[in-house]
Amino acid sequence: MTYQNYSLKQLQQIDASHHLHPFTDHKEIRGSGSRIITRADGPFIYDSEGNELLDGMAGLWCVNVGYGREELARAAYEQMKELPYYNSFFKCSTPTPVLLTKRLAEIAPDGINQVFFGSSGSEANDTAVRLVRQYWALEGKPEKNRIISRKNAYHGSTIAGTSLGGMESMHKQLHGAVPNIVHVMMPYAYELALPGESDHDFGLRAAKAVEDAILEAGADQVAAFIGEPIMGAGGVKIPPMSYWPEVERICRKYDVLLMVDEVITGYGRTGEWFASQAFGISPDTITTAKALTSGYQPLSALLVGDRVANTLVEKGGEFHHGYTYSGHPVACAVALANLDIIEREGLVERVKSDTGPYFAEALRERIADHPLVGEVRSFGLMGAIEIVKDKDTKERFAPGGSAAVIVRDHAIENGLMMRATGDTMILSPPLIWTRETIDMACERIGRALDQALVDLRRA
Ligand code: PXG
Repeated sequence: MTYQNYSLKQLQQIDASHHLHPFTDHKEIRGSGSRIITRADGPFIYDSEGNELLDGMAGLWCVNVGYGREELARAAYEQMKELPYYNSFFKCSTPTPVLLTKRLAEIAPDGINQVFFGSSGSEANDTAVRLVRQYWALEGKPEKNRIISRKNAYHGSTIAGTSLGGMESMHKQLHGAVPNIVHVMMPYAYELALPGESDHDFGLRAAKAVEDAILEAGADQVAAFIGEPIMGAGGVKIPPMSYWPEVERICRKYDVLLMVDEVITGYGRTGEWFASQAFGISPDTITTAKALTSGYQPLSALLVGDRVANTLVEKGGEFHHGYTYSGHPVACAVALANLDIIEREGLVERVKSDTGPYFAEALRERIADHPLVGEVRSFGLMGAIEIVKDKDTKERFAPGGSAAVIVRDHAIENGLMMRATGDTMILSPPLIWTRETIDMACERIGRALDQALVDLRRA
């Protein structure tokens, strides 16, 4: 590869001169330089200095089958040779997206049989917003166009994605959101449950916030509710099991569509193909991306339930929406090969019955008692560790988020790539992790916590 003619310093200098990174303080990165990842294999990533890091985030919540899969490279290569690109517009199709729609309909929750492709989760959510609003317009209720979302949600970075999302820092820079989107409380018991309130009751109260928002707007004005089954970027916030069935009941009661964003939770992460199955709900739309190709190609699939799809087909006429790369043949070939791997290696079942429970137990037994840890939680192979100054009062270190960054930096020094979001450490490893990999990660987290404790006590 040509980059090998460049030294690390040169690459960093070029990066600093020309590259505007996502979610980055550009001035700061120009001073510090970026970490350059050059290769990866199985559960490990390697940087340009040769450091080996266990990848606790599966890239960015996506590399579910791990790195170095020949089979996926081959699928892309063969498809590129045969047909690198053709569009899905103007009554055309190519074979791989066609086969992928069938495959997705087979693994999706019951009642979902149609698929709209894009290249990213953000694009898929844009599609979803346009589609549900169009649905109600076609049903003769164009005024039923409000969407209820949640504070601290992440639904992407396009204007619609940011508007759906509930991150204050992003809204501040939006300078004009998509109208008619409101945000209600998130189901985050660790900070929001009342003293003595059971998890079950808290889940019902958080769901009630959705009902209150519907009643406040008037049900005849509300198109849909959207939520991540487990909030990912917002800090792996796992709702009580009472939450989702109650949200679904409320949506059905007021004839509000249920949109679920499974960009992170889809394709096995929770121990089911989709978290909707884990929580026992039947959404009208499911947004998916990331692990659909394990990140080997950019691809998203909006899974569309029969109710919305039937109206679109029967009453819709032309839906004026689509992307050049909707149904990209190479990306879809890689997705098919990726689903083959997940299925053949039994990764979904393994998360459910082996590594998921083992991960939960390991966090509980080896991490939860640490003086810096307020709570550990996990679901399948998604986990969170709350960093606190005081376990009993849940007081955080000041300024907010600073302690988690110290833990994160020590984790990286100890050979584990993990994320800090606010005061929460998060993990979302490849589904190929074994009990041994989980042990290795917990040992590194433990060391990072000990070292951070020394730093924080010294400060
Ligand atoms: N929905 C959810 C639930 C996501 O997590 C998107 C939509 C948007 O997908 P695209 O492919 O447009 O990025 C995401 C993406 C983080 C982080 O900091 C998370 C995401 C993206 C970037 C950073 O955890 N999730």
